Amino acid sequence: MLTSPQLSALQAIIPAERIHCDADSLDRYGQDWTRYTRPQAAAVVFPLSIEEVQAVVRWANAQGVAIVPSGGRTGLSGGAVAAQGEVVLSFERMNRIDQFDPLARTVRCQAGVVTAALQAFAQEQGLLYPVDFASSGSSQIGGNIATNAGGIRVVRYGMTRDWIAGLTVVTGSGELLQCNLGLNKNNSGYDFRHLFIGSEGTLGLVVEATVRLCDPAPPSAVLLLAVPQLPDIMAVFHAFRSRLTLQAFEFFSDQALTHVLAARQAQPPLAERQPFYVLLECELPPSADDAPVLQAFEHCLEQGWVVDGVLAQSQQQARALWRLREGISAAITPRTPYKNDIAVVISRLPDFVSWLQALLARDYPDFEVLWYGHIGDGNLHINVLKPESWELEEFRHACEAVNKQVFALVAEFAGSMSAEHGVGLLKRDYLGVTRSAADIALMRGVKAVFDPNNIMNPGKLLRRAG
Ligand code: 2HG
Ligand code: ZN
Repeated sequence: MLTSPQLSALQAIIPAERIHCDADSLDRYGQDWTRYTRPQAAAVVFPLSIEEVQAVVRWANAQGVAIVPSGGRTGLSGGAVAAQGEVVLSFERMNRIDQFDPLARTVRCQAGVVTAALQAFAQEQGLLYPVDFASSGSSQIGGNIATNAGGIRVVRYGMTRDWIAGLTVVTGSGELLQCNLGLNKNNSGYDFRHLFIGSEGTLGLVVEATVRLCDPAPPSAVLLLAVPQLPDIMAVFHAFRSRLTLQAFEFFSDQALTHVLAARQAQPPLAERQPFYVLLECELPPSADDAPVLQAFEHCLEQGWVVDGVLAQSQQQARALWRLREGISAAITPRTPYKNDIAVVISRLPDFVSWLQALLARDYPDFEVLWYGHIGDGNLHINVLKPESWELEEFRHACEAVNKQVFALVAEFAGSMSAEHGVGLLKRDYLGVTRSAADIALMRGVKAVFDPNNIMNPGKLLRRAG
């Protein structure tokens, strides 16, 4: 709770109607899509301008109040959870797209612009903002930047980081920084832009971004392939990538398919069920001739890597196939899954997966484990479903016990403990799997420079000191 002098000082900078303290707002804005932490925010503020954001940050420093930045709240690691009486700073009302430069092919957006709105804007200009994921309809560009969001087209276009030409940020101490000014070339010392991208709101607040756009994607083919053995997925990847440009290369297990079909009351897409499926999208040559696609497909069938498959014959069918992959996360949400999001270098993936499969079968014999993810990026999402009779805390502890083994394997394979979901609150204690003690000490040092009073999303990414 804020004290009455704290609230009065806040109301002197933000009008009272844009400071919400009612139970519903505190609950709604105090959490993200993670369902493991009880929200406990002190207030939610909705600034309209950079000046107001700066004023709130100065107020927070003076009052010793922590801030949790809040975008579309679609995160899966608890990075936007306010569980310690923090003030939530929502960017929801800073959602203007305001400067399009057709020559530079950049557009300036306030932090609260929803990803799908940016994608639609780009399309209106005959261009593309290519970072895409299932939560594009809710996630905001500021949050995407803070978490360096990835998604389904990373194999072709990279992550959010690759599309940010400039950033305006308010640091934890209230300074306004202009990072990189939208330039293509700028070798003038440390590039703070890249420190803020992926910093999960622990250094300051992204208030505005200059985003790059590109040419629209060429016509493409979408295929769903049934693959009996998970390691063969890598052979399929190679077969297609050596012949065509991949736009996406995703996979999911048959169990994951069962859940998405049940949630959507849909029919299986192929006559035969197999343990794994690859959903891939590849660019067609200018003639839109799909012969090279069929050639790659046939090669995979001949080799026995793939036993069945379908090539979408229409946009509508392509979208329906995509929904099978993109709908998994929402379909299993009611089962409060325990999530891991890990990555290894793709060439090491088959060995890593064999080990991991054996380990999970041994240590989670009673739990349903679902596999899916962006396998073309070496990125696996592993979801363990909570049996209905288990209490949430008991289930979480059981999963965390197994995590020791899982992360030991990730470390052995020099992988990442968080590929694209960030560290937040839920994965904070595993940071040392991927980052050395020296790395973490330097990260703390960087945080102290930009946020000396530790008011920016404290306890996320890095454990609180002491
Ligand atoms: C996806 O790829 C999202 O569908 C969510 O990153 C992953 O639910 C998950 O574990
Ligand atoms: Zn994902």
